[in-house]
Amino acid sequence: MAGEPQADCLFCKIVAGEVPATVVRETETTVAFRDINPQAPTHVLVIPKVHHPDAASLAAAEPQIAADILREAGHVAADEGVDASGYRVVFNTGSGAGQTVFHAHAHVLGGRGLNWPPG
Ligand code: DGP
Repeated sequence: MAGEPQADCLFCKIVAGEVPATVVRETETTVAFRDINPQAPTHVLVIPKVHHPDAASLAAAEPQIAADILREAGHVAADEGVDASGYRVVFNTGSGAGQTVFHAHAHVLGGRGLNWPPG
């Protein structure tokens, strides 16, 4: 059922505490933790506790939680001190765009110059 934890989902396991992660923020609906393979001095993932395979699916099913993700991304940037210099929030969607974990997540990247367009 949409939103239910998936036994084979890495990020559902992080939500459940079955896989360790460096959690920097948590709310009733979201968890933010450091990416295991950081691409910038600040690289934090913000995920919903509920399981949806990508950001669009999350927004369609539970728009309030999609809004929570965006709010938390901003809080992470402020907590990390990258809000003034600029930061990026990325939702890779689909394997062709680099998505490797099919549980919706925002990447919050900052602390270095970020080129545009991205690669
Ligand atoms: P994406 O490629 O957009 O699906 O992003 C998935 C990210 O998840 C990628 O940047 C690496 C990160 N990641 C993968 N496995 C783990 C893990 O076990 N722990 C943590 N903290 N991050 C992980």
